[in-house]
Amino acid sequence: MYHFKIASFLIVVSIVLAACQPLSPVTTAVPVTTQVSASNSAATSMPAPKVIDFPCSPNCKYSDLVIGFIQTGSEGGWRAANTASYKESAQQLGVKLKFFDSQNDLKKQIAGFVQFIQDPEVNIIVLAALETSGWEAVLQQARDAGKIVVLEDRRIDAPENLYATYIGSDFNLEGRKAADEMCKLLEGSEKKNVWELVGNVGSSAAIDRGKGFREKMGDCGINIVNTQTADWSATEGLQVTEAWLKENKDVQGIFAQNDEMAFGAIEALKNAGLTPAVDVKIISVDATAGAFQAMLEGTLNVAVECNPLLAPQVYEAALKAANGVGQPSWVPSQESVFHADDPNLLDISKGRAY
Ligand code: GYE
Repeated sequence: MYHFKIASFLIVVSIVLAACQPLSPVTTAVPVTTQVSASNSAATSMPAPKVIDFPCSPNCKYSDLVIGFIQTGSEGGWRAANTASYKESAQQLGVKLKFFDSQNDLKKQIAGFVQFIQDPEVNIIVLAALETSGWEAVLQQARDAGKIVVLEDRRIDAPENLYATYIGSDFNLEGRKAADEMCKLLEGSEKKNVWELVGNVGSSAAIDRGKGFREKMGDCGINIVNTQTADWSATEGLQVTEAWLKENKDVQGIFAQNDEMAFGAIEALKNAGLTPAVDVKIISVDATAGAFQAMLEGTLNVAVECNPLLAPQVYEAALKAANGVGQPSWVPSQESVFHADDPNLLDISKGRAY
């Protein structure tokens, strides 16, 4: 009898004490990431946890996630596949998705980010950054507001503890692969003058692909004679290449940092009476359906793959972060290289999702 009284007393006390405490959600450890250079593709060591309050943690489900996705804009086949990946996977997983189209305007993109910080419903912000710099202040605000940030597609120059993880390609490796392939295509060629069509200035994809290509081009004495942004667009790829062709036609290869710019270069070469992929070798990055078509038509030599279907990995990383599960600071995508002279190219192209 005596013991029963003590026990019931203690229970009452603990209930009273509990009642006195402020209702705090389960604190969630969100991994603080460690430094990763663009060319180091290995996943890094587990970082020390950082606290962001997440009510449902550690048992959050996809249906608890309200994701504010800040997309760059709609600049081509790769981007369309990337956006579709988010909308389709959100539906399949039961994630609530709020989509912001930055229309390739950095000011609009930062304003959209702040909008999601202020949106009480949004608990996770996913960012495809137009440019690498200018993000530290708003990421700090997001953290102070208890929002988890996940980077997708493009890396940024900001302290790693301001975002949970980065899901995206090794753009430097893509550039190195492109240089290796250009060396093979220009083997035996007396001259190796190459023109480079660059993506939007300031983006990690453009910066790192250019760096990677330059790291390897010396292996066979490639000389970049012209380099200019064509903003990921076929129209600008056409205009820039046409302008160069007016100056001279002493070019043996074109490195287009994405498929669309390569399509523009192909048109320009044809208009100048040159045979694309024969008189001038052409390599692009992305390997979307359009690139496969060009390779099958014989106007593009090589496409270095860059996978746009990132949403499932990003949603998984967001859920892990919400539940305080540690994860690597960078999860690089596994990607291939495709060749126009591959006898199985048609079959390969039939099995592609983008
Ligand atoms: O290569 C290009 C798109 O960030 C990887 O952006 C992406 C790049 C892609 O516009 O087509």
